[in-house]
Amino acid sequence: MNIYFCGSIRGGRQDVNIYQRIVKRLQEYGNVLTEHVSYDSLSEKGEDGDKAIHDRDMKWLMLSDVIVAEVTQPSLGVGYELGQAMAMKKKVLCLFRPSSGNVLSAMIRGASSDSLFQVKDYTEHDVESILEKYFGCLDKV
Ligand code: 6IA
Repeated sequence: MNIYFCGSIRGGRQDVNIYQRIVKRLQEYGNVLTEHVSYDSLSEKGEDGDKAIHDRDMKWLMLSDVIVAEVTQPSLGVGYELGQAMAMKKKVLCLFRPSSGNVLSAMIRGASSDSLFQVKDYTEHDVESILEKYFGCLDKV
């Protein structure tokens, strides 16, 4: 199974530790195409041009079976990826931490109307169990 993980990059890297925990767990369920999103060392500059990054990520998004997005830190790129994933009718799980004090965009929370696009509120303590439950029930999605 190909899994596409989305997390904020230019939107702000303050949640990178939780991205790492999520990616580590996702690697038990499949091949994570975007492991780099969780790298500590991802610099603001990067070596690829923006067009190359966009085109490669869209190709990976198309190849993916499931998209998991950590959406607590607002990111234009993650919002764009989620809109594209929705248009491709992919299975999407969005994870949001209300304890951050942020309020999730209505365009993301409001998009969850069926099992294909799910939004789950979570705390740092239960991230692994939420993923276990989601991937355990995936066949039914
Ligand atoms: O707007 P953001 O940068 O926060 O968007 C983050 C999302 O877009 C992530 O889920 C990634 O899948 C994708 N993305 C954005 N920038 C990159 C990137 N750049 N490499 C791969 N995927 C990316 C490398 C470093 C960059 C700061 C130049």
